Amino acid sequence: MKTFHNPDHQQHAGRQEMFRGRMVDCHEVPARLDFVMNELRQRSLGDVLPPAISEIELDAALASVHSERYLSFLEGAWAEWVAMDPANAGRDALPSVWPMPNRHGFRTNVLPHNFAARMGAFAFDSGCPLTAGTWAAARKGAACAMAAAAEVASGARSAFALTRPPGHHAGPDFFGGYCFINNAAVAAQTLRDKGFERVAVLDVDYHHGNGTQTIFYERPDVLTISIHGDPLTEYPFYLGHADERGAGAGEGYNLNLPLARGTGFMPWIKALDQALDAVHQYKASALVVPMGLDTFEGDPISGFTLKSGDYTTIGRRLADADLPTVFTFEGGYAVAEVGVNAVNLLEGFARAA
Ligand code: OKP
Ligand code: ZN
Repeated sequence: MKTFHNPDHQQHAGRQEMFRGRMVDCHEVPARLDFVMNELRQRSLGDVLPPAISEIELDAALASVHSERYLSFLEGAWAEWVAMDPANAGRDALPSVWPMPNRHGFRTNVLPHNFAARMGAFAFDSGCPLTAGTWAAARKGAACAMAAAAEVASGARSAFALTRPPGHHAGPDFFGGYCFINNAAVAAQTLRDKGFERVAVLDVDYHHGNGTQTIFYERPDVLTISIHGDPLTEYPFYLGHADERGAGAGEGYNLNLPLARGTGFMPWIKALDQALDAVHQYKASALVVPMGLDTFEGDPISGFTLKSGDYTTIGRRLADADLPTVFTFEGGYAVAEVGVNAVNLLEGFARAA
């Protein structure tokens, strides 16, 4: 299996995020990717390459999953943050005010000039710092997702987009949960554009893939499935319930499988089998797996209890779907173990007959 890695990922390195009234160190750190890279190389899973995607192709793909208004906001965000106050150059950008979706109140058609306030129109949490290199890193990450999709479209059985920041919380016009550009959505859309008629996205990260769900919610050509901690108690809280089934032409093409905090491997793999049944019934022609490793028992911010060996089983089970498959790297914050867990899953997939 080829891996397309993001050579610019370390340009995004948030310092601190808001948590329970104080600033705490970010969990989503550059070392996460390095651990995966080292493990891939040690176990020689396949070539590890930078993506070769033109800026024109990349812009077209970004515009197919995110709004123009959001993309131009992201592109100019750091310069605007620093323009507010030169001292901001030494601080990460976080939003200060959020519009509430209520009937007669907050407007988002006219945006405020104050940048920190305007950020709130595009963000859904206070835990996702935007830094000087966020745009460059996130853009190159989307190129990795495109390269992985192109690899699969030209006949490979699978490919891995190894990038950070992660993507599955980023929606058509919002960021949050450490995510800015939705890499899995970029991969799914690229597969659609390259002729795969029905693409399934099966999100195995601990957190609900709210961005991906929102992007494809009204579309029947991309089935979105997510197995995750129940939003009644787990982030991102405001989306991910079982009764969200898609809307309009997309009705019936979203499946959420929330599980209680504390869930172990047996019930988790049962949910995976249910997800794979749905992929099969949908007659998907390709699969995208937003691969979060934060279901691990040692994860510092999550609540499932999977063990390192379980990821090999998950990889094998995913291989049973017998579909061209793109993996994108999402969460997993037990930094020293994230490489082993990620490569266990990929190797389980790659070595399955
Ligand atoms: C991103 B991904 C912990 C609060 C939760 C957001 C978690 C984002 C997870 N201090 N912060 O899905 O792994
Ligand atoms: Zn997660």
